[in-house]
Amino acid sequence: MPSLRPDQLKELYRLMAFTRRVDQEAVALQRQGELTAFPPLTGQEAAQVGSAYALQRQDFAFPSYREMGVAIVRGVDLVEYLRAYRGDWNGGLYDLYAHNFGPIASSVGSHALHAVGWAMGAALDGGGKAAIVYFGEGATSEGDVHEAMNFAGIFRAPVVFFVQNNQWAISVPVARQTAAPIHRKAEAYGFPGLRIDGNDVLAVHAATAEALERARAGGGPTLIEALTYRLGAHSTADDPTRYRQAAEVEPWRAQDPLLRLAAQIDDEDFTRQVVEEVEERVRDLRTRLLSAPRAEPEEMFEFVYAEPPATLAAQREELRQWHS
Ligand SMILES: Cc1ncc(C[n+]2csc(CCOP(=O)(O)OP(=O)(O)O)c2C)c(N)n1
Repeated sequence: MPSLRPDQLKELYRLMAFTRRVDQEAVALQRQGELTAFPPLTGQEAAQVGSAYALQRQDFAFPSYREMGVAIVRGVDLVEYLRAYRGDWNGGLYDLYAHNFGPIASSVGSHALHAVGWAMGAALDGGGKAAIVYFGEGATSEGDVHEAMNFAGIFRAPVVFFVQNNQWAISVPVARQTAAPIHRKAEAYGFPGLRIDGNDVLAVHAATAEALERARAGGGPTLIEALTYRLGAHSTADDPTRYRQAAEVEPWRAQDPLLRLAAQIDDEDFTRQVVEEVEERVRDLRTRLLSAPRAEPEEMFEFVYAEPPATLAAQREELRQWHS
Protein backbone atom coordinates (compact mmCIF):
# COMPACT_ATOMS: atom_id res chain seq x y z
CA MET A 1 0.00 0.00 0.00
CA PRO A 2 1.39 3.41 -0.88
CA SER A 3 1.64 6.02 1.81
CA LEU A 4 -1.34 8.13 0.89
CA ARG A 5 -3.20 9.78 3.75
CA PRO A 6 -7.01 9.43 4.09
CA ASP A 7 -7.48 13.06 2.95
CA GLN A 8 -5.42 12.29 -0.17
CA LEU A 9 -7.63 9.29 -0.97
CA LYS A 10 -10.61 11.63 -0.76
CA GLU A 11 -8.88 14.15 -3.00
CA LEU A 12 -8.26 11.40 -5.56
CA TYR A 13 -11.93 10.40 -5.39
CA ARG A 14 -13.05 14.02 -5.91
CA LEU A 15 -10.76 14.35 -8.93
CA MET A 16 -11.96 11.08 -10.44
CA ALA A 17 -15.65 11.85 -9.85
CA PHE A 18 -15.23 15.30 -11.40
CA THR A 19 -13.40 13.79 -14.38
CA ARG A 20 -16.20 11.28 -14.98
CA ARG A 21 -18.92 13.91 -14.74
CA VAL A 22 -17.14 16.36 -17.08
CA ASP A 23 -16.61 13.47 -19.50
CA GLN A 24 -20.39 12.85 -19.61
CA GLU A 25 -21.04 16.55 -19.96
CA ALA A 26 -18.59 16.85 -22.85
CA VAL A 27 -20.40 14.07 -24.73
CA ALA A 28 -23.70 15.88 -24.11
CA LEU A 29 -22.17 19.16 -25.31
CA GLN A 30 -21.04 17.45 -28.51
CA ARG A 31 -24.57 16.09 -29.08
CA GLN A 32 -25.89 19.61 -28.59
CA GLY A 33 -23.55 20.98 -31.24
CA GLU A 34 -21.32 22.84 -28.78
CA LEU A 35 -18.26 20.63 -29.40
CA THR A 36 -17.19 19.27 -32.76
CA ALA A 37 -16.05 15.89 -31.44
CA PHE A 38 -14.99 14.38 -28.12
CA PRO A 39 -13.12 11.19 -27.13
CA PRO A 40 -14.58 10.00 -23.78
CA LEU A 41 -12.36 8.45 -21.10
CA THR A 42 -14.94 6.91 -18.75
CA GLY A 43 -13.40 3.79 -17.19
CA GLN A 44 -9.87 5.19 -17.34
CA GLU A 45 -10.11 7.69 -14.44
CA ALA A 46 -7.83 5.75 -12.07
CA ALA A 47 -5.10 5.37 -14.71
CA GLN A 48 -5.15 9.09 -15.54
CA VAL A 49 -5.77 10.68 -12.15
CA GLY A 50 -3.58 8.26 -10.17
CA SER A 51 -0.59 8.77 -12.46
CA ALA A 52 -0.95 12.55 -12.80
CA TYR A 53 -1.30 12.86 -9.01
CA ALA A 54 2.27 11.56 -8.75
CA LEU A 55 3.63 14.43 -10.85
CA GLN A 56 5.40 17.40 -9.28
CA ARG A 57 5.06 20.97 -10.49
CA GLN A 58 8.34 20.91 -12.43
CA ASP A 59 7.47 17.70 -14.31
CA PHE A 60 5.82 17.86 -17.75
CA ALA A 61 2.89 15.77 -19.03
CA PHE A 62 2.47 15.05 -22.75
CA PRO A 63 -1.14 14.00 -23.43
CA SER A 64 -2.92 12.33 -26.32
CA TYR A 65 -6.50 13.40 -27.11
CA ARG A 66 -8.05 11.31 -24.28
CA GLU A 67 -6.26 12.74 -21.23
CA MET A 68 -8.80 15.13 -19.75
CA GLY A 69 -8.30 13.45 -16.34
CA VAL A 70 -4.64 14.45 -16.47
CA ALA A 71 -5.57 18.00 -17.52
CA ILE A 72 -7.88 18.21 -14.49
CA VAL A 73 -5.18 17.09 -12.06
CA ARG A 74 -2.70 19.53 -13.62
CA GLY A 75 -5.20 22.37 -13.06
CA VAL A 76 -5.77 23.23 -16.73
CA ASP A 77 -8.85 25.41 -17.20
CA LEU A 78 -11.49 23.15 -18.73
CA VAL A 79 -13.11 25.86 -20.81
CA GLU A 80 -9.75 26.39 -22.50
CA TYR A 81 -9.25 22.64 -22.78
CA LEU A 82 -12.70 21.89 -24.22
CA ARG A 83 -12.51 24.72 -26.72
CA ALA A 84 -9.88 22.62 -28.50
CA TYR A 85 -12.69 20.11 -29.11
CA ARG A 86 -14.86 22.84 -30.48
CA GLY A 87 -12.27 23.28 -33.22
CA ASP A 88 -11.67 26.88 -32.17
CA TRP A 89 -7.94 26.50 -32.23
CA ASN A 90 -5.63 23.70 -33.22
CA GLY A 91 -4.06 21.99 -30.23
CA GLY A 92 -5.86 23.85 -27.45
CA LEU A 93 -5.95 27.35 -26.10
CA TYR A 94 -4.41 26.76 -22.72
CA ASP A 95 -0.96 28.00 -21.78
CA LEU A 96 1.25 24.89 -21.96
CA TYR A 97 3.73 26.25 -19.43
CA ALA A 98 1.21 27.43 -16.84
CA HIS A 99 0.63 23.81 -15.78
CA ASN A 100 3.34 21.92 -17.70
CA PHE A 101 0.68 20.12 -19.73
CA GLY A 102 1.53 19.73 -23.41
CA PRO A 103 -0.63 20.22 -26.48
CA ILE A 104 -3.30 17.63 -27.26
CA ALA A 105 -1.62 15.19 -29.67
CA SER A 106 -4.10 13.92 -32.25
CA SER A 107 -1.47 12.26 -34.38
CA VAL A 108 -1.17 8.89 -32.64
CA GLY A 109 2.18 8.38 -30.89
CA SER A 110 3.89 11.51 -32.24
CA HIS A 111 4.18 13.15 -28.82
CA ALA A 112 6.31 10.29 -27.42
CA LEU A 113 9.18 11.91 -29.31
CA HIS A 114 8.35 15.34 -27.91
CA ALA A 115 8.39 13.93 -24.37
CA VAL A 116 11.82 12.34 -24.87
CA GLY A 117 13.18 15.57 -26.34
CA TRP A 118 11.85 17.57 -23.41
CA ALA A 119 13.23 15.01 -20.95
CA MET A 120 16.71 15.09 -22.53
CA GLY A 121 16.63 18.87 -22.31
CA ALA A 122 15.58 18.70 -18.66
CA ALA A 123 18.52 16.39 -17.92
CA LEU A 124 20.93 18.79 -19.65
CA ASP A 125 19.47 21.61 -17.55
CA GLY A 126 20.57 19.79 -14.41
CA GLY A 127 17.91 17.14 -13.72
CA GLY A 128 15.33 16.86 -10.97
CA LYS A 129 12.45 16.86 -13.47
CA ALA A 130 10.63 14.11 -15.35
CA ALA A 131 8.33 13.87 -18.35
CA ILE A 132 5.38 11.53 -18.60
CA VAL A 133 3.82 10.67 -21.94
CA TYR A 134 0.37 9.12 -22.27
CA PHE A 135 -0.71 6.96 -25.16
CA GLY A 136 -2.85 3.92 -25.87
CA GLU A 137 -1.86 0.36 -26.71
CA GLY A 138 -2.65 1.13 -30.36
CA ALA A 139 0.07 3.78 -30.39
CA THR A 140 2.65 1.10 -29.56
CA SER A 141 2.30 -0.05 -33.18
CA GLU A 142 3.63 3.32 -34.36
CA GLY A 143 7.30 3.74 -35.31
CA ASP A 144 7.40 7.06 -33.45
CA VAL A 145 6.83 5.32 -30.11
CA HIS A 146 9.65 2.81 -30.71
CA GLU A 147 12.05 5.50 -31.87
CA ALA A 148 11.19 7.47 -28.74
CA MET A 149 11.73 4.50 -26.43
CA ASN A 150 14.98 3.51 -28.12
CA PHE A 151 16.37 7.03 -27.85
CA ALA A 152 15.19 7.34 -24.25
CA GLY A 153 16.92 4.07 -23.34
CA ILE A 154 20.24 5.05 -24.93
CA PHE A 155 20.32 8.52 -23.39
CA ARG A 156 18.64 7.49 -20.11
CA ALA A 157 16.14 10.28 -20.54
CA PRO A 158 14.00 11.05 -17.48
CA VAL A 159 10.69 9.96 -19.01
CA VAL A 160 7.84 7.65 -18.10
CA PHE A 161 5.98 6.02 -20.99
CA PHE A 162 2.48 5.54 -19.60
CA VAL A 163 0.41 3.21 -21.76
CA GLN A 164 -3.28 2.97 -21.05
CA ASN A 165 -4.08 -0.42 -22.48
CA ASN A 166 -7.84 0.14 -22.78
CA GLN A 167 -8.13 -2.98 -24.96
CA TRP A 168 -9.33 -1.23 -28.13
CA ALA A 169 -7.85 1.13 -30.72
CA ILE A 170 -11.11 2.25 -32.27
CA SER A 171 -12.30 -1.15 -33.63
CA VAL A 172 -8.94 -2.98 -33.40
CA PRO A 173 -8.58 -5.23 -30.32
CA VAL A 174 -5.27 -5.47 -28.44
CA ALA A 175 -4.77 -9.05 -29.73
CA ARG A 176 -4.39 -7.56 -33.23
CA GLN A 177 -2.03 -4.89 -31.98
CA THR A 178 0.80 -6.93 -30.50
CA ALA A 179 1.84 -10.58 -30.19
CA ALA A 180 3.78 -9.93 -26.95
CA PRO A 181 2.82 -8.11 -23.73
CA ILE A 182 3.39 -4.38 -24.11
CA HIS A 183 5.31 -3.88 -20.84
CA ARG A 184 7.92 -6.43 -21.94
CA LYS A 185 8.94 -4.31 -24.92
CA ALA A 186 10.87 -2.09 -22.47
CA GLU A 187 13.42 -4.85 -22.01
CA ALA A 188 14.55 -4.48 -25.63
CA TYR A 189 15.20 -0.78 -25.02
CA GLY A 190 17.11 -1.39 -21.80
CA PHE A 191 14.82 -0.03 -19.12
CA PRO A 192 12.20 -1.43 -16.74
CA GLY A 193 8.67 -2.19 -17.89
CA LEU A 194 5.80 -3.14 -15.64
CA ARG A 195 2.16 -4.03 -15.96
CA ILE A 196 -0.27 -2.73 -13.37
CA ASP A 197 -3.98 -2.82 -12.59
CA GLY A 198 -4.94 0.47 -14.20
CA ASN A 199 -8.32 0.56 -12.46
CA ASP A 200 -6.70 0.55 -9.00
CA VAL A 201 -5.82 4.17 -8.37
CA LEU A 202 -3.48 3.33 -5.49
CA ALA A 203 -1.49 0.85 -7.59
CA VAL A 204 -1.31 3.39 -10.42
CA HIS A 205 -0.12 6.13 -8.09
CA ALA A 206 2.48 3.94 -6.37
CA ALA A 207 3.97 2.64 -9.64
CA THR A 208 4.05 6.06 -11.31
CA ALA A 209 5.48 7.84 -8.25
CA GLU A 210 8.33 5.32 -8.14
CA ALA A 211 9.04 5.59 -11.89
CA LEU A 212 9.00 9.41 -11.80
CA GLU A 213 11.27 9.49 -8.77
CA ARG A 214 13.77 7.19 -10.49
CA ALA A 215 13.67 9.41 -13.59
CA ARG A 216 14.20 12.64 -11.60
CA ALA A 217 17.15 11.04 -9.80
CA GLY A 218 18.88 10.17 -13.10
CA GLY A 219 17.80 6.49 -13.19
CA GLY A 220 16.34 6.67 -16.71
CA PRO A 221 13.00 5.76 -18.29
CA THR A 222 10.22 3.35 -17.34
CA LEU A 223 7.39 1.85 -19.37
CA ILE A 224 4.17 1.38 -17.42
CA GLU A 225 1.34 -0.59 -18.98
CA ALA A 226 -1.86 0.16 -17.11
CA LEU A 227 -4.55 -2.41 -17.84
CA THR A 228 -7.88 -0.67 -18.10
CA TYR A 229 -10.95 -0.51 -20.33
CA ARG A 230 -12.61 2.14 -22.46
CA LEU A 231 -16.21 1.76 -21.29
CA GLY A 232 -17.57 4.23 -23.85
CA ALA A 233 -17.12 4.82 -27.54
CA HIS A 234 -13.76 5.68 -29.10
CA SER A 235 -15.17 9.11 -29.83
CA THR A 236 -18.52 10.77 -30.40
CA ALA A 237 -18.19 9.66 -34.06
CA ASP A 238 -17.94 5.96 -33.11
CA ASP A 239 -20.48 3.21 -32.35
CA PRO A 240 -18.74 0.41 -30.41
CA THR A 241 -21.74 -1.95 -30.69
CA ARG A 242 -20.62 -2.47 -34.29
CA TYR A 243 -17.45 -4.30 -33.21
CA ARG A 244 -17.69 -5.52 -29.59
CA GLN A 245 -20.18 -7.53 -27.53
CA ALA A 246 -21.97 -6.17 -24.46
CA ALA A 247 -20.86 -9.36 -22.64
CA GLU A 248 -17.27 -8.18 -22.94
CA VAL A 249 -18.02 -4.78 -21.41
CA GLU A 250 -19.99 -5.96 -18.36
CA PRO A 251 -17.14 -7.53 -16.35
CA TRP A 252 -15.21 -4.27 -16.73
CA ARG A 253 -18.13 -2.32 -15.27
CA ALA A 254 -17.65 -4.37 -12.12
CA GLN A 255 -14.05 -3.08 -12.09
CA ASP A 256 -15.19 0.55 -12.24
CA PRO A 257 -12.33 2.55 -10.70
CA LEU A 258 -14.68 4.94 -8.90
CA LEU A 259 -16.62 2.12 -7.24
CA ARG A 260 -13.37 0.49 -6.18
CA LEU A 261 -12.02 3.65 -4.56
CA ALA A 262 -15.41 4.42 -2.96
CA ALA A 263 -15.34 0.95 -1.36
CA GLN A 264 -11.91 1.67 0.06
CA ILE A 265 -12.95 5.06 1.45
CA ASP A 266 -16.23 3.58 2.76
CA ASP A 267 -17.93 6.87 3.66
CA GLU A 268 -21.33 7.34 2.04
CA ASP A 269 -21.85 10.87 3.36
CA PHE A 270 -18.61 11.87 1.66
CA THR A 271 -19.42 10.30 -1.72
CA ARG A 272 -22.91 11.88 -1.68
CA GLN A 273 -21.42 15.27 -0.92
CA VAL A 274 -18.94 14.86 -3.81
CA VAL A 275 -21.83 14.28 -6.23
CA GLU A 276 -23.34 17.64 -5.21
CA GLU A 277 -20.02 19.49 -5.41
CA VAL A 278 -19.30 18.05 -8.83
CA GLU A 279 -22.76 19.00 -10.20
CA GLU A 280 -22.21 22.57 -9.10
CA ARG A 281 -18.79 22.74 -10.75
CA VAL A 282 -20.09 21.23 -13.99
CA ARG A 283 -22.97 23.74 -14.13
CA ASP A 284 -20.43 26.54 -13.83
CA LEU A 285 -18.22 24.97 -16.52
CA ARG A 286 -21.16 24.68 -18.94
CA THR A 287 -22.13 28.32 -18.42
CA ARG A 288 -18.57 29.51 -18.98
CA LEU A 289 -18.09 27.33 -22.07
CA LEU A 290 -21.31 28.50 -23.69
CA SER A 291 -20.34 32.13 -23.22
CA ALA A 292 -16.71 31.68 -24.37
CA PRO A 293 -15.83 33.57 -27.55
CA ARG A 294 -16.03 31.63 -30.80
CA ALA A 295 -13.39 31.73 -33.51
CA GLU A 296 -14.23 33.32 -36.83
CA PRO A 297 -14.37 30.56 -39.49
CA GLU A 298 -12.19 32.71 -41.75
CA GLU A 299 -9.32 32.25 -39.28
CA MET A 300 -8.64 28.86 -40.82
CA PHE A 301 -7.06 30.65 -43.75
CA GLU A 302 -4.63 32.56 -41.54
CA PHE A 303 -1.13 31.86 -40.24
CA VAL A 304 0.19 29.41 -42.84
CA TYR A 305 0.93 31.50 -45.93
CA ALA A 306 2.24 35.07 -45.98
CA GLU A 307 0.76 35.25 -49.47
CA PRO A 308 -2.05 32.72 -49.88
CA PRO A 309 -2.13 30.72 -53.13
CA ALA A 310 -4.99 31.47 -55.52
CA THR A 311 -6.90 28.29 -54.59
CA LEU A 312 -7.04 29.30 -50.92
CA ALA A 313 -7.95 32.87 -51.75
CA ALA A 314 -10.84 31.56 -53.85
CA GLN A 315 -12.03 29.26 -51.06
CA ARG A 316 -11.89 32.13 -48.61
CA GLU A 317 -14.00 34.23 -50.93
CA GLU A 318 -16.48 31.38 -51.33
CA LEU A 319 -16.80 31.06 -47.54
CA ARG A 320 -17.33 34.82 -47.24
CA GLN A 321 -20.17 34.74 -49.78
CA TRP A 322 -21.71 31.68 -48.17
CA HIS A 323 -21.77 33.51 -44.83
CA SER A 324 -23.13 36.79 -46.13
C1 LIG B 1 -0.76 8.71 -36.98
C2 LIG B 1 -2.23 8.47 -36.86
N1 LIG B 1 -2.78 7.38 -37.43
C3 LIG B 1 -4.09 7.14 -37.32
C4 LIG B 1 -4.91 8.01 -36.64
C5 LIG B 1 -6.41 7.72 -36.50
N2 LIG B 1 -6.66 7.27 -35.12
C6 LIG B 1 -7.09 8.14 -34.19
S1 LIG B 1 -7.23 7.40 -32.69
C7 LIG B 1 -6.75 5.91 -33.28
C8 LIG B 1 -6.66 4.72 -32.38
C9 LIG B 1 -5.65 4.87 -31.31
O1 LIG B 1 -5.77 3.86 -30.35
P1 LIG B 1 -4.91 3.82 -29.03
O2 LIG B 1 -3.51 4.28 -29.33
O3 LIG B 1 -5.06 2.48 -28.43
O4 LIG B 1 -5.55 4.94 -28.09
P2 LIG B 1 -7.06 5.13 -27.60
O5 LIG B 1 -7.77 5.88 -28.69
O6 LIG B 1 -7.64 3.77 -27.34
O7 LIG B 1 -6.97 5.95 -26.36
C10 LIG B 1 -6.46 6.00 -34.64
C11 LIG B 1 -6.03 4.86 -35.48
C12 LIG B 1 -4.31 9.16 -36.06
N3 LIG B 1 -5.03 10.04 -35.36
N4 LIG B 1 -2.97 9.35 -36.16
